[in-house]
Amino acid sequence: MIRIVETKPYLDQKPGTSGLRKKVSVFRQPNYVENFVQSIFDSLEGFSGKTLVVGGDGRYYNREAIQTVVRIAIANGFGRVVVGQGGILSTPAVSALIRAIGAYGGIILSASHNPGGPDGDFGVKYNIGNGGPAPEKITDAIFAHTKTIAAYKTIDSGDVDLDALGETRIEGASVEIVDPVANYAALMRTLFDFDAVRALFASGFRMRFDAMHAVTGPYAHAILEGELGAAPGTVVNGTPLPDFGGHHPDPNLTYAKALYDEMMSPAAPDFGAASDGDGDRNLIIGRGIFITPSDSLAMLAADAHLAPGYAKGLAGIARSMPTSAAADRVAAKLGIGAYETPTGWKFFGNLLDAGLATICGEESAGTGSNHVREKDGLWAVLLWLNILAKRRISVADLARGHWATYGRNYYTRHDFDEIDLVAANGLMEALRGLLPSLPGRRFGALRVEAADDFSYRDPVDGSLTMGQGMRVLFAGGSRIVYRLSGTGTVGATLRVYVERYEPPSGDLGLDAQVALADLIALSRVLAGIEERTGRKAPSVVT
Ligand code: VG1
Ligand code: CO
Repeated sequence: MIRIVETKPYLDQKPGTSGLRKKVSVFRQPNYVENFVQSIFDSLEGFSGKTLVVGGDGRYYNREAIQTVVRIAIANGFGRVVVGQGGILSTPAVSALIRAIGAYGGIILSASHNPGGPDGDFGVKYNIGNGGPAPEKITDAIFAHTKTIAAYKTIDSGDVDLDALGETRIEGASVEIVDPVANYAALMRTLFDFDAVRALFASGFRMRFDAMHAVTGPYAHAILEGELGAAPGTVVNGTPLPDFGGHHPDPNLTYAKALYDEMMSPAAPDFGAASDGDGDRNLIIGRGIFITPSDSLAMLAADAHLAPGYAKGLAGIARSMPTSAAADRVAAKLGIGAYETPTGWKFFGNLLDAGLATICGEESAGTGSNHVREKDGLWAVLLWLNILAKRRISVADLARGHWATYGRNYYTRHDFDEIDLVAANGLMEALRGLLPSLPGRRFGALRVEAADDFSYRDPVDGSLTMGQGMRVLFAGGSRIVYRLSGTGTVGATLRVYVERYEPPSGDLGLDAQVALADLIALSRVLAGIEERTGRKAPSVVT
């Protein structure tokens, strides 16, 4: 029995960089989840009788929201809803599952790297039939529907038992609870040389994987320890918890500091990695050396052919605009395409579908390939392991070798979290006004070559996306980029990205903060960060 329930719109349901993210207290308002989910379905067509994949990162409110999504999906006419056991599915696993079973789309309950728990964040994202995040055309339509919604459809049925594997029938539809890991692990086996990685671990290679009490725990336990023979205890914080153990599931040098400290200690294992709330990010740290995500993208692309899934080579490499140009140098050497997109994985979907790019990455610790349409944390870890298993060198030697060939793009990102929204918008407006006067100006040894607000014309569908970040480009390849985050839930987060290129003949062994000191200082002055926000220093440096 389908029931139509009257509702009133909420005016703040605008999806950001990756879905709708708000405080749990916001999502718990009456009909808040219902309105958004109904608005998703109201923006789609032709899904009657088709399959929807549903899962989340296990955070607080995950189970409740999944029950709501299942009811509304059935009431709207989906014929089959496939849910990860316990409500668990990592973002890349959802993407893989949508593709494997030919689902119409999927809904992921996650606020990714944002903290969880009753006072933390929650989120909802919609993925389309190619397994990737809904493009802006759809997220814009969803937002438009949320502003006028008057009713949603649901069914009167008890809760689905999310923990019991198998199929039940509800109102003529099938609800199937599946193992969240099986399909994903099978896909990984087709891409990587598991025998070579098993041999690497058997030779005494040691690893630490920090799942940050988030969704990758079950995946890492099953694949790294279960299948590849990594020593028991390799995976730490491997049980997903609703509040991530009170931590911030963001794999960076601030929130994954325990891993970093261990990797810098004399007893460090050979290889360290971590992933985020929903399993799509990866942090890579070798013994004694942190690999920036931008460098990781470039290094993986350069050696990807060592993994069976990429043995035939890459079609192209895509990176988000703020990501360093290290990957472009690899693309140039390989003679393949290099693409620069706005921030957010949704912009890679067309390039991957069209076969223009094989590997994509973001400076925010996201890397992935055409095996799914999301960034994929464990995939990046497995590609690193596959490469190390074939080359049998340390992470530090691999990095030094890479820089000796391509030069080094020194890189850092400084985040100013939870600043005043009005101050943040004022700062960006002032910068926009300043841009035209910058080309030709000198700041010490730095000369501005160009300055703009980044916009992107999608080469596949021709769509134009504007206002994607203020770029100040200096002669020689250095740059400063300013963006406001589209995933934060309190005030505004200002991200400042700083990069400088050092050729192979130059000094390749500096600390990034030292190598970039003059650009960092200039980034503060140019934008007037302290005067406008009151912040003397960033909250997070990566
Ligand atoms: C951030 C990152 C961006 C990433 C996005 C989603 O967005 O900068 O690169 O795609 O998070 O990642 P923003 O708008 O806050 O800068 V995830 O792992 O949180 O879904
Ligand atoms: Co994420």
